[in-house]
Amino acid sequence: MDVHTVATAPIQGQKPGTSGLRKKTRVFMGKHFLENYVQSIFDGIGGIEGKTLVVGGDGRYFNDRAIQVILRMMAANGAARAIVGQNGLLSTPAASNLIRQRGTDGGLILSASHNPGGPDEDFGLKYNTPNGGPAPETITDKIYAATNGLTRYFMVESEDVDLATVGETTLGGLTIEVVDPVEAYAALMERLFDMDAISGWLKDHSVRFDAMHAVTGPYAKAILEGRLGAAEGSVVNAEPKPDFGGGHPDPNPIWAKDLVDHMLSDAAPDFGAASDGDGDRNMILGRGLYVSPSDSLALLAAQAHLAPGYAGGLKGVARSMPTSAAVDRVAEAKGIACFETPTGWKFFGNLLDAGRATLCGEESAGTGSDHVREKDGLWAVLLWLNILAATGKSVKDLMAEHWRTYGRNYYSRHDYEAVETSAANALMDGLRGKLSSLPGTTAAGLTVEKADEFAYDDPVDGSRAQGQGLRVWFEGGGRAVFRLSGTGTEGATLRVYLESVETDPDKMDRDPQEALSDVIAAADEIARIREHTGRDAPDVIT
Ligand code: G16
Repeated sequence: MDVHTVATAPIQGQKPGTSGLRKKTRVFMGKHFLENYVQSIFDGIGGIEGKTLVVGGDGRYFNDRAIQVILRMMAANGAARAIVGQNGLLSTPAASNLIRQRGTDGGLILSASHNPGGPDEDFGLKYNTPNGGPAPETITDKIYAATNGLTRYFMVESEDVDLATVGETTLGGLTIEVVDPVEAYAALMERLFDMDAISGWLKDHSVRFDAMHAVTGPYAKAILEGRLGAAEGSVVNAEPKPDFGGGHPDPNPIWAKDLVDHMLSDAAPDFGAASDGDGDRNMILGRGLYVSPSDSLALLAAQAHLAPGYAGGLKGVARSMPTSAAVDRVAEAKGIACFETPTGWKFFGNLLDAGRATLCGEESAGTGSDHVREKDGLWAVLLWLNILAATGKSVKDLMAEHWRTYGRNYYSRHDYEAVETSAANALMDGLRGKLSSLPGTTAAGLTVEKADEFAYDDPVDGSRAQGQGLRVWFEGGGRAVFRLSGTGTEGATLRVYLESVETDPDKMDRDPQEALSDVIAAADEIARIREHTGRDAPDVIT
């Protein structure tokens, strides 16, 4: 098989963000764009000769074409084996599991996660390391450097590889192993959870899982309906579609409104959940109650020991900085360590590998554990179900009890999307410039206690990540955090994370927006959000 050396030149803007490279699909489909980036990954990790990689994606538009290109480039670069999900599908946590279980040299995951899909929407690609997790910055920096010096890539000519049939084929010296995407992942879930207890609970309780026409559909069907016996039809929007049925596969109250409406209606099932495009995010609801991701993490940390996989207790917990401090108090009560990391699941990798954290979570609807090195939507759902089955309590009762025990962190995130990049930078620069003068001043009736820019020193490898978000604390326990998203594909997205702490047992049932109104007003006054963005209100409130 002839290997062609194709001449190319660096393409600007191939810098990986919070989780890999995400761009408009048409940008990825542009001349040499995908090929340049794939070759840069291979060069950045020191070549792939003789190596094995897992390859799969969330099935969005261009997933199928991109995988064929990747396989031809793997063959041309001398890789030994590609383990590919059938029809090119693998959820992100399932890919992480395969990388770990099969001891591969890492994997390539094709996804723009919760961003919409289609020719005019978003596409993404990331490299995960042999521990199964997203590449840390030391590696993405090398990949980025490779994109800037690239002059050629390697390619073989071939017919498309059949990815519909499970089994092995070859492409030159490359063995391509097509695997059932669900099997190994489902087996892992069976080891972690008390499947019989959940099955028993499902005999007289109802669930609704919204797969949002994304990759978790087949996983949820096989595990919830197939293995656990949930009533047929409990998994809705179960068929993965290249454009996610025209929706936005982001499991939050805005984009999964249909599920929220169901859960707030008189006919609500006992438990509701959704996951995102690539299956790593989750949203949890009880009858009449939305559980914020920060609260979900805290509840899971408090109760995880009820599931067999965590019966021995937790070594520690970790949360991203903007995530609420609800889990911190659980860790304190249990006498275990609690780590605060920058946004991005890749920052949990070292803590998990070193055995210093068992459970991790983020406000952006991500929860996971040391079973893989990605966040895992369906895993969170199964852990919740295991806890419901073990306690016999409802989601609402569990949360009420949790807040009475630990207090409640009212929490909300306000997103201002597609803001002009210069306006967003001006807002952040202006705020950064006055951080040191804020303590002692008041805004909207709140007194600023302290303010800083978050930097993280990794306790395992000593690396330092700077510029990870601007933080302002108020007297009384309130906090506002400001950062620009690293996953958007259009302009800048300003994220404002708002939090306040309530310990009065009679004030646990307030509407979060109302409970946070003073912190919201103070955040706007301090950062001059309206003035900089020209917006009266956020685009998305979660
Ligand atoms: C990715 C990262 C998460 C991060 C989220 C939001 O999630 O893996 O760790 O919290 O992006 O990042 P940002 O605020 O920079 O947009 P996903 O689900 O998109 O892969």
